[in-house]
Amino acid sequence: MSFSHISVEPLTPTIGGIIHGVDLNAVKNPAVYEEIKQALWKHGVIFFRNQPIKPEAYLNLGRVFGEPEKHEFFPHVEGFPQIQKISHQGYSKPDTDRWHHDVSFRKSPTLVSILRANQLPQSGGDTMWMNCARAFEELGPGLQSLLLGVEAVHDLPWSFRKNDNYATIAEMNGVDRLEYELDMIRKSPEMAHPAIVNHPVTKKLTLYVNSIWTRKLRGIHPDLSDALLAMLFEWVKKPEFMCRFRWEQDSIAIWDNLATQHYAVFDYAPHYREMLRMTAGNFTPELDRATVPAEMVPASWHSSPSAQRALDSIVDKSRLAQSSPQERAAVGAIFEALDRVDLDALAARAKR
Ligand SMILES: O=C(O)CCC(=O)C(=O)O
Ligand SMILES: [Fe+2]
Repeated sequence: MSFSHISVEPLTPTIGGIIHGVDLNAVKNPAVYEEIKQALWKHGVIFFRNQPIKPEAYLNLGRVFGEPEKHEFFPHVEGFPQIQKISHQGYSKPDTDRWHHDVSFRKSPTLVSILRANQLPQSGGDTMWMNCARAFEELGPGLQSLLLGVEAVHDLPWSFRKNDNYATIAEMNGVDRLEYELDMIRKSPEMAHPAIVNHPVTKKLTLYVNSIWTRKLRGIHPDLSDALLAMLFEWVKKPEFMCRFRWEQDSIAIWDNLATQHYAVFDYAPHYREMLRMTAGNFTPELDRATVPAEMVPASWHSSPSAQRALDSIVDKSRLAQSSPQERAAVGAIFEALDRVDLDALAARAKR
């Protein structure tokens, strides 16, 4: 891919690109934003240095990806409800020092997150990202096929309870702890997404489970779900999938919140660190079976319930009861042939 308005320096071959040649306070040509977008889909996370960006220009950058949104629980900058302030001081953990996708507990999670360094400790406080499509690619056909056949449950109230987050977040927002917990339970019921989803832009098959929000895999024994998730949460930590960014004052990072997971390194206690955050654009996590290579297709797809329903609707059973042995044999042969056809994939293709 070549760019005419920006230049991109890859941070690693797998993930991360540093963008040069843009002043984000003074972008006039929409083609610049378009190239920034393309660089993001290609590299998963992109970085800018020395961008003392004003709130209006920051919002414009967010709007490239959709309308910047208000977050469930982060406080925001005075006068700009879309710009969230994430600050941390002291020894208590900030809870972002685990690998995660942001807000995977939503029906339609955010596609793009943006962070700007506002106040940094003298050293430390780096952020790391990893490439989830690569993590899926490297699993091999056995595990790929298993994961393609299951759904993952993402659960905010479960995660907050498990990690004892309610008290701190309620205090941060100045609300009663119990009311806050009840409100969260009401607003965020558990959410199932396919464990592997297609990226909405690149269509790549992408691992979509993470260690903060994913509670279990559906359709397999709970013990096996725990073990598999533990294995996957280890797998995403492979250094080959990762990059690490050392922040400077006014650095900006933009990441693709499906293609990557991130981890905020907490090594700067008790010093202060403050970031300005914005999120924009949504996607609905979906898996298009037609994009799955034959060697990864889970066995369960060959006789899925919807394939069964399709068969039932085309067979006239009362007529079959009166048919001759030859006719029955012919229908049997057709059924046998149909067993080998992936009807869901055919139906999906017919819809396009
Ligand atoms: O503080 C950071 O570097 C990242 C925190 C985080 O997880 C986020 O902003 O979504
Ligand atoms: Fe995050």
